[in-house]
Amino acid sequence: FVTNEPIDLTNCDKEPIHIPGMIQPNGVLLAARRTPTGKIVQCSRNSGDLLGRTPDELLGTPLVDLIGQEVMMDLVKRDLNAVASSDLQYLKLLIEVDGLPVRFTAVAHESEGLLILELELETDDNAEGSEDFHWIRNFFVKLKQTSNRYAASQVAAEQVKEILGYDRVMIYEFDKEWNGKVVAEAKKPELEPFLGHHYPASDIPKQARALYLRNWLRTIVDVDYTPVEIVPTVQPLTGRPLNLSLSVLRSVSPMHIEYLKNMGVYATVTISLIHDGRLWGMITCHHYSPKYVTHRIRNLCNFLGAFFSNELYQRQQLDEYQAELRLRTEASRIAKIFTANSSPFHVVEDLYASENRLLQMMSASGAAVSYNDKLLLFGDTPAPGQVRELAGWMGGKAKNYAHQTSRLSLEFSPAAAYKAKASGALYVALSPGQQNYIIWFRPEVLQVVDWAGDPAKAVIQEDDGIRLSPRKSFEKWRQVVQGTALEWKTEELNALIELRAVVDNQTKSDLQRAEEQAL
Ligand code: BLA
Repeated sequence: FVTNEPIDLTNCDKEPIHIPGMIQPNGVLLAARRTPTGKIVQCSRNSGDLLGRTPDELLGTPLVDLIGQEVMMDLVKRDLNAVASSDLQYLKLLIEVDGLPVRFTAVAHESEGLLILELELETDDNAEGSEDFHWIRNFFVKLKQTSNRYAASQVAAEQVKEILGYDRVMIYEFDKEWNGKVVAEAKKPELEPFLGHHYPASDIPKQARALYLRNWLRTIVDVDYTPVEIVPTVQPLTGRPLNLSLSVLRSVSPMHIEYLKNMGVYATVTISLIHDGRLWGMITCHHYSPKYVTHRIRNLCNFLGAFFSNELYQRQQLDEYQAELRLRTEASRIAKIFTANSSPFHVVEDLYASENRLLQMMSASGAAVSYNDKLLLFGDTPAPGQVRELAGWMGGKAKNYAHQTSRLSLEFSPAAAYKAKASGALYVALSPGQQNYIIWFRPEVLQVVDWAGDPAKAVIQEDDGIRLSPRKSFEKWRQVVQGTALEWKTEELNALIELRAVVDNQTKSDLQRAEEQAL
C-alpha cells in the first residue's frame, strides 16, 4: 500500500509506516548480506556518533569486521524469523569505538533477505537476573490472586508501571469494530484518569494494527527526536526502501507523534496483546518526559505481556462458562413463573416481584413482557404502542423464537424516536403464535459512557481544527457509535433456550385445550 498521496486525517490507513526510511536516534541500524563475509549494504546516518565509523566508512565493508567472527557466525546460523516477536534473546557486543571498548546490546532479524542488526549503547544493567525473577514472580503471584479479568488487567497495569517506572500504563481493549476502550489504568495520582475512555478505530489505523500483530513491543524514547535517515534509501535485494516492520528502532508515523504531543506525552512503550492470531488489545504506556527503557526491561515486559494475554484469555473462557451457568439458572427461574403458576394473576404478580432479576440477568435497563393480552413494562422502556410495534417487527425477524440487535434504530427506523432508551433489543417469544413475549432493552452506548475525568483537561490543542487529540478522538468515537448499544453476549443469547420451556408448556396446554374442546 505504498502511496504518493500526502497523508492527512482522511487517509492515515494508507501511510506506509513500515518503510519510513528512517529510525529513531537511540541506536544504529545496519543491514548486511547474511553470509559469513556479508557486506554492510545500508546503515543509519548516525553510525559515526555511536560506532565511531561514518556510513562512508562502513558501507561495503564486511559486518564481521565490526562485530567479530563468533557473533557473525551465530547470526548466520540462527533462525532469525523466530526472533521477531516474542523471543527473549538479544546480543551483547563489545565494539571498539575510537580505540576504546564500548558495550552494546543488539537485536537481529531478517528483512527481505537482509540481516538487520540494531545496536543500542548498553546502559547500567547491573540488577539483571535476581530483579527479573522478582518481577516475574510478583507478576504471576498477583495475577493469580485476582478473581476476574478486570482485576487481572489492573494488576498487569500496576506491575508494568512499576517495572518500567512510567507515569501511566493502560490496558486498552478493542471491540469488534476496532474501537477501543481503556479497561484498566495505573498512573501517577496527579494525572487525569483515562480509565473508561473510548477511542475510534481510526486512532490506530489498520496497517498499524497489522504491524503490531508481527511486532509485539514498540517504544518511542522522545517524541521530539530528529529521525535518522538510512543510507542508501533502497535495499539492494528488492530495489525498494528497507522494510522496517520488525525493527525496534523504526521511526514512528508523524501522525502518531503529533497525537502524542497533543496529549503532552513524551515517551511511550506499547505491547501487543494477542490471542489466536488476533490483536485484542494493547498495553499502552505513557511517560511525560523522555525515557529510555533498556532491552532487558523491554523483553521482560514483552514476555509478561504475552503471559498476561494468555492468562486473561483462559480466564475469559472460564468466566463466560460460569456466567452462562448463572444466566441459565436465572432464565429457568423466569420460565418457571410462567409454567408453574396456574393463574395468569399469579404469573403477573410473580413477574412484578422478579423485576430486578429480569433486568439484571440480561444487564438490561428495561424490559417488556407481553402475557395474556397484558403488556407489563419494567425499568426504562419505549411507550406501550412503540413496544407493540417493535414486537411485531422483531417477531417477524425471529428465528427459533428469538431475535436480537444492538443497533436497533439503524435497522428499524421508528426506533430512532427512542434510541436513547433502546438501541439494543433482545426478543424472545413465549408462545408459538408469538402473542406472549419478552423484550429486553439496552440504552444507546452514548447514554452510559462518560469521561472518567474532565475531558476539557485532557485537551492540549483544541481550536486549531486538528482532530489529533484525545478530546477530538472521543467526539469521533461518539459519531461512530451513535445508535448502538453494548452487544448481547453469546452466553446471554444461549440462556434464552431455557425459556423454550414456556413455549413448549404453552403448546401443550393449547393442545390440551383443543382436545378438551373436541371432546
Ligand atoms: C499508532 N495510535 C497508535 C498507537 C496507539 C494509538 C496506542 C500505537 C503506538 C505504538 O505502538 O507505539 C492510539 N494511544 C492511542 C490511544 C490512546 C493511546 C487511542 O494512548 C488512548 C489512551 N492516529 C490518529 C489519527 C491518525 C493516527 C487520526 O488518531 C491518522 C491520521 C495514526 N496512530 C496513527 C498511526 C499509527 C498510530 C499511523 C502508527 C504509528 C507507528 O507505529 O508508526
